Amino acid sequence: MGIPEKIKRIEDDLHKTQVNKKTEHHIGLLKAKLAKLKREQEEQASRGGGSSIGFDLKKSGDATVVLIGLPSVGKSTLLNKLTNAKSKVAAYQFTTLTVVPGAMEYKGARIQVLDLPGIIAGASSGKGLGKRVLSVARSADLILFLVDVFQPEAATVLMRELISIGIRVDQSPPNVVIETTSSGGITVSPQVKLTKINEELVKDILRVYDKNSARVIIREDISDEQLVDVLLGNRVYIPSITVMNKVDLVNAGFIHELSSKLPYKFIPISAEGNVNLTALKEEIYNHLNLIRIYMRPRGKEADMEEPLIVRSGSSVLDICNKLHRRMKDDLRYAQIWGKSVRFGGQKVGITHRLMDEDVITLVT
Ligand SMILES: Nc1nc2c(ncn2[C@@H]2O[C@H](COP(=O)(O)OP(=O)(O)O)[C@@H](O)[C@H]2O)c(=O)[nH]1
Ligand SMILES: [Mg+2]
Repeated sequence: MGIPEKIKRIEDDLHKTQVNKKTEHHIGLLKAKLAKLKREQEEQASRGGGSSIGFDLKKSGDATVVLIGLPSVGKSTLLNKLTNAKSKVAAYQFTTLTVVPGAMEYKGARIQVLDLPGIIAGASSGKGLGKRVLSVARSADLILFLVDVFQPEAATVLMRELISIGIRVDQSPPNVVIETTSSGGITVSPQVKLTKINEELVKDILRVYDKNSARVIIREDISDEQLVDVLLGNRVYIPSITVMNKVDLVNAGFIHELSSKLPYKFIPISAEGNVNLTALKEEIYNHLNLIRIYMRPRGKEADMEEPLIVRSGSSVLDICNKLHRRMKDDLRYAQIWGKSVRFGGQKVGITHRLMDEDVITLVT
């Protein structure tokens, strides 16, 4: 039996199994098997040479944001307003045929914004420009879902498309460690009370992935799907914001009603009418968790014009790496002025974590 037939069998089985306490274990195992088969199918397809030419965009700037939206919601219009890009805008579908990059400058940061072409429902299974285009989103630091004020339910559809290509939106990686051992079977050590999965299911799912001897440390109340995510290991975890465009076409009451009935939060804008675009830039910037670090050459004034932009949580080492390759070997110590230290000019080592607007001198 080939992979497609096996997938079909499991899917049929899933369809006809009623969901209840008694079938939980069975369903969990079927889903784990299905995910494994789908990965195998994917691997076969990529060996067949489905190249991704044209969509292997180089990342540039301090962070990358990807616009995801159905045709004609205003992605190109928004890209042109946020960045220096010149993306063709039209009142018909599929005007954007290649991924169009633009650069947005905000608070000293240079943020790359990508307009993805013609994503439609079913893109992940190959409809429209499909999977290749969608997969550009895997390398994003932030996903911006753009929806039309008259089609707000599209957000859920698009989210599903991303999930099915292994993108986990607004989730953090499950706090689970799986250590393969040479013998001794599977031991499960939950550090919290598990309510969505039990130890037997954990063991059986591991066996599906040929892990017959392992130590599993579970530090949060995960689901069976999250365990499979850990086993597959190719998931990416990306934050998102949802933006509602064309609000110039409706009144305030309409927006208010939407916000009370939709299951997600959104930022209302009009790309064409320039409504709320500064607030949107601020939201994008905040969601990227960037911090500004000012360089101060030894014995001189700090350069307060052009900060280095790095991700929140970055260390002195990350700054060194951003400057040049050999910097970290030449570094003796760093001196910091700002929120991350107790007093100005404090000496710190390479692992010291920086905070927004710190001033740093690297002593080599
Ligand atoms: N009323 C209104 N129309 C908009 C707005 N933004 C874009 N449009 C129009 O929507 C259509 C599709 O826009 P486009 O940017 O090409 O959408 P894309 O297919 O998502 O890239 C064009 O006719 C735009 O002029 C907006 O804020 N309000
Ligand atoms: Mg477009």
